[in-house]
Formats: sequence, structure tokens, C-alpha cells
Amino acid sequence: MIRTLIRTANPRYLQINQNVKRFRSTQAGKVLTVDTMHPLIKNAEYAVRGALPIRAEAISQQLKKDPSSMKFDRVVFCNIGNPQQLNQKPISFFRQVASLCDNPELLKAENRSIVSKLYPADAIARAELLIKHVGSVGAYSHSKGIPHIRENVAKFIEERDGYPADPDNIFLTQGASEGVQRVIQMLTQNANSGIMIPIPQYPLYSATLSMVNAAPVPYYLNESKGWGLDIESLQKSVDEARAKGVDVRALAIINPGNPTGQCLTEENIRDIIRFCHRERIVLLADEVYQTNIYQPETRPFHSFKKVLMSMGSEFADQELFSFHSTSKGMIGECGRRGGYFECVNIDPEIMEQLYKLASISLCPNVQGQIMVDVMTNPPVEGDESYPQYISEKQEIFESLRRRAVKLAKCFNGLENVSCNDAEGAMYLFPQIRLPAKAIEAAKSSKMAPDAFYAMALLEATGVCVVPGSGFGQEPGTYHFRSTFLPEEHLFDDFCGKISNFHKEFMDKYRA
Ligand code: DCS
Repeated sequence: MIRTLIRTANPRYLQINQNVKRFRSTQAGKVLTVDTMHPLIKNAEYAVRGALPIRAEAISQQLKKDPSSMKFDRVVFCNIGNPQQLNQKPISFFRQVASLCDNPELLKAENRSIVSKLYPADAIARAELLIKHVGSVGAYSHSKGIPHIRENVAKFIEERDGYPADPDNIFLTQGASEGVQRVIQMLTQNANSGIMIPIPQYPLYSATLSMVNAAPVPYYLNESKGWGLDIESLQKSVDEARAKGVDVRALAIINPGNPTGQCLTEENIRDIIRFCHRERIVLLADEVYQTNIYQPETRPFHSFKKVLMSMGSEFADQELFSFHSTSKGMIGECGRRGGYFECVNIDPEIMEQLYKLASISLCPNVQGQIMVDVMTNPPVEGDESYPQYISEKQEIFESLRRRAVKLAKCFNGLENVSCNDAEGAMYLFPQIRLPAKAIEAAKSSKMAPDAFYAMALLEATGVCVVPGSGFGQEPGTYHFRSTFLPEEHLFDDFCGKISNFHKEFMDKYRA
């Protein structure tokens, strides 16, 4: 009792006691908060899954509980190039091979008679071959990816380009994303290292640069020339960055473009290679949409590797990384996370460092690697699965092409909206000239004007698009990106909803 009195009367004791309490109260909260987390991760932005999709997800959940709570019965997710989410059918052969590899019991002699009724002979043969090379899909593989599959990727590249490819220069990855992130990590030494990225761009690039604390060096695509890429714009941007002391090390090109859908001509690619060679810049060619080509006669796909190889010995030292994925094309197996990148003219010591980096993650997931195998080595004429494979692929392709045209027509029919056609990829990126009153209303809601428009579209129709500000755009212009992936039988309704909303929006905010 006396001791307690002395303690409470002693000012020094009171001070200590208060400090302990304060210490305990900070201890009581979470150790990991947004104030204590890594600031570079906090700063990274990724609009494809940003505020709009988060609200769309909440509405979608709400509609499940209370279907009449909105003016529409479901959310249409046009914010992401995720075809199977919108019911695109997987390619049968791919799934047959994957499922047999997953369940090798089916390949045992005693099950043969049943299995051969369910699976075509070439799918069974492929699964057997893969299992021979892979072992179990449940085992870690070689960190660069299963050698047999890398050999198939090399053959695919050789056939596509007409120039040799070395399986040792190929790394299999979990989607193209992992490859892009790894290469950007390798390329950036400090905050002064710069990577040129297109504006508009797919935000994987800006987000990765944020996370490694390197400098994005933007170059603008020319909307009035069908989102063309001119060398003057590249030169201007590299000169300006270097004048500010930025060490510009690489140029990222997305071809066909995301979100812009343009497909580069061979001549243009040649000029870009000459530019990189002259300026000593590594090329990063993101070619994940190489088979989403909708005007193949006038705008076919040319790989950077092929064009570089065709330019002869003068350019034989140009460094190039090119990326591909099983998520796009007519495959759309986004969730399986398959991809690869090819390294061309990369320093052997850097190849070792890339191998080390891959080893730290042990290996890319094996089912994703199997998807890369079937993507690069699909059924060929004479195989049992060939007719079905070709017809499934063709059906998806023709439908995507029709939807691309239909949506561009819909956008171009809207007041104050203009939209370039998609030569490739899965997206349209229309420009909206928003009325001053809408821009003011956006300001008072503390939103970017294009985000304000996109949010109003979502709340009125359930259609979820991504505001142009998430990809970057010329200052003072407003855009949004929409995929053209909604199912074709719902497409007229989808276009109708957008048109009605747009008319009401313009009526409300017209000067
Ligand atoms: N590169 C580009 C240009 C992409 O558009 C994407 C995905 C990727 C790389 C990475 O894809 P994977 O890791 O799946 O191979 N596109 C995103 C988009 O804009 N919508 O969906 C995902």
C-alpha cells in the first residue's frame, strides 16, 4: 500500500508508467500496416484491377444476394482480357492433354479401353510423351522449364520466323508477367535507370518500374495515326530523359498493342531496331497478342526476332527479350499461368544470373508449362484432333473479329466519341470528349474525369471498363478501355446498354 502510494506520487515513476502504456498501445495494433509496409509496393498502381473492378466485384456480390437491387441483373467484366471468365470455351485438345497429365492413372493398360473412347489418340500420345519428359506434374521441374518443352518452343519460334532458336535461351514462366518483371528487375540498377514505355501502356510496366524504383521514360503513341509509333517520338523521349541524367536502358514495345490494338508494320519494326541499336537500348518485345491479328492481309504480325535476324550482321549484337503467353490468342488459358521469354544476344553472364533468379522461385508451374507445350506444338494436319482443333480456333477467331468490328462501330456512333479499329489484341480504347460540366462534376467528386464516366457507366449498366488514366493518355484527353470479349449472343444488348447510357450521360452534362 505504502509502496503504491510512493510510486504514484513519484513524477518520474508516472512518466515511465505513461511511456510503458504508450508502448503497449502501439504494440496492440498491427505490426504491418500501410504506414509500415514497403513504400514502393504501396505506390504501385494497377488499374486493370483498380477501383472500378473493385466496385464491380462488390456490385456482383450484391446482385447474388439481391438480384433486383440494381437496374441490371449482372456485371459484365470488360476490364480484363480474361476470355474464359466470359465463357470462351477452352480448346479441347489442350484440356485433354492437361487432364491426362494430371491423372496418369487413366493411361494405365487396364483403363485404356475406356480412355480411348473419351480421348483422341493424339491427345493420349501427347500426354504419354509429356509424362515421359515431365515425370509427375507434382514435382518441381528444371528452373528454366522442362527441357523437352523448351525444345518445342525453340522449334515453334524457328518455324514462325525462319531463323534458328536455342532452347537454352528460352525461359518458361508463369504467364508473360513473370518474365517481364524478371527482365525489368535485371535491367534496372537504381532509381536513375530508365525504361521506355508506351503511353498508353499496359500497367504491368509502370507498376513493375514503381516496385523496383526505376524511372519510366514515356513515349507517346499517335492516336490520329491509328496509334502508330513514330521514331521522332522515341528520339524525343530518349533525348529528354538523357538530358535529365536518366540512364535509358531499354524500350518496351507491346505489339499488337494493349490497350491500343495497333499492329506494327515490318518497316516500322526495322526502324525501331535501328533506333535501339544506335542508342544502345535493349529491346523488350511484348508479343502476347501475336495470334490476335484481325487484318492479316494488311497488318500481319511480324516478330521482332524475325525482323532483327533479317537485318544482317550489322545488328547481330542487338539485345532483345521477347515475351509470349498462353493467356491470349484463341487459347485464353489465363488461369494456368503459362508463358515464356526468349533471350537474343544476351550476355552469357546475364543468362547465368537469369537462371539464378529463376532458381530462386524453383520452377514455373508445370501445368502452365504443359500449356506452353500444346500452344507451341498443336495438332497438325493428319492428327486425329486436327479438324476439331482448327474449327474451335477458327470459330473463336472469327467471332472475336466480328465483335471487334461491332464494338468499334458502336463507339464511333456515340456523340463525342472516336475509336480506332483493333488491328490486333482484345481491346478498344475510344476517346471521349467530355463536356465541361461532366469534368466539373468529376472534380467535385474528386475523380479523374474518365474514371467518373466509367463509374457512371458501371452504376447504370453493370458494364465494367477501365478509365484511360490507368494506362496513361495525352494530357487533356479522356479514354477508356473495353475488351470485346462479352459473348456474341449478348453483344447487341451490351452495345445497346452502352449507347443508352452514353446518351443519358451526355444529355445530363451537355453545356
Ligand atoms: N503483356 C501484355 C501486353 C498483356 O496485356 C498481358 C495481360 C500480359 C503481358 C501478361 O499476361 P499473362 O501474365 O497472363 O501472360 N493482359 C492483362 C490485361 O490488360 N487484361 O488482362 C490481363
